[in-house]
Amino acid sequence: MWLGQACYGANLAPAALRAAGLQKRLTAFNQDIIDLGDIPIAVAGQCEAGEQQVKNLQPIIAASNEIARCVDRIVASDRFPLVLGGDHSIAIGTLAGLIGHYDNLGIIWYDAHADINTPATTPSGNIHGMPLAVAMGSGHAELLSIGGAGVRIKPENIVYIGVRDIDPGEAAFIDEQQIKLYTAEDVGRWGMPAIIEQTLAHLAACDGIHLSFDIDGIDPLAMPGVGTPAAGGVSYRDSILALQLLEQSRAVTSAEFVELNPVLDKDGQTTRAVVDLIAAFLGEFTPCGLQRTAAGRQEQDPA
Ligand code: DIR
Ligand code: MN
Ligand code: MN
Ligand code: MN
Repeated sequence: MWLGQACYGANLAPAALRAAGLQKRLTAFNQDIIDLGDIPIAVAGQCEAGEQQVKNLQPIIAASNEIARCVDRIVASDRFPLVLGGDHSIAIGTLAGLIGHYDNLGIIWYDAHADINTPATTPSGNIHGMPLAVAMGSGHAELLSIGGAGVRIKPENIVYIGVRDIDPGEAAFIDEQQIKLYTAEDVGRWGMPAIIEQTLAHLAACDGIHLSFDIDGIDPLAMPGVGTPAAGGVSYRDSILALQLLEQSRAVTSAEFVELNPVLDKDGQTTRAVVDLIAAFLGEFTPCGLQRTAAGRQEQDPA
């Protein structure tokens, strides 16, 4: 869906990723992939009366409940949920579906933006700027009740990577809650391996880690197909590396990739890069991935 922000097109990302051969790319290294298809989304785009500070509230609530149900079922069946957005408001549903399965869930929020606004602090009314606040129990009452019990992620269980465009109200909230934060500048200064190592050390007490990967965390020169580009982002190469290191850590238990907008893309560049990112995250480039591919080929073709 695209209803969490202003630009039509993020709703087309799953179809664009399928058309770019995502599933074939993943099954090439023997990943056991099941495509559960799209979540039904209401056709809407207009603010309803009284919704100016939380645009498209009702259709996003409906979609979030569907996402939560689906993610809950995937985790209950011992599978790894990989959710493809869509704008970042889908994280409200993803986290609502995850939360019942963990006592102490951690989150890595890879993004140019902090996404921790509330109806009181939002400059835009766009719900994609609010999911992390909702996950911590702050925000519109109807968003807080998605999935039933409510998501309550502890501030010490959140780590930002790549942030550089933070609204004043968000900065105050992040300071007050003392949320761990690595900017894109920090990544350049200290190097991605150190950032990932420190991130995982910070989340060591968690019994699961959700990776919420907003592709606008990467520099818009590499990823032009996004609705809210922010200059000075993390490089494509460092982002692939981050995902490889997370894959090799075996610490991440669920993930979503959001904010790809094929309508704003340049010749499919961003869509292809997102396929690369997801493949890296699921082990395409790691030594064991290569061995699995080699073994599979030998079995099929002994000659
Ligand atoms: C801005 C932009 N902080 C807002 N947010 C996001 O509207 O709340 N852009 N998430 O991608
Ligand atoms: Mn985001
Ligand atoms: Mn963003
Ligand atoms: Mn901004």
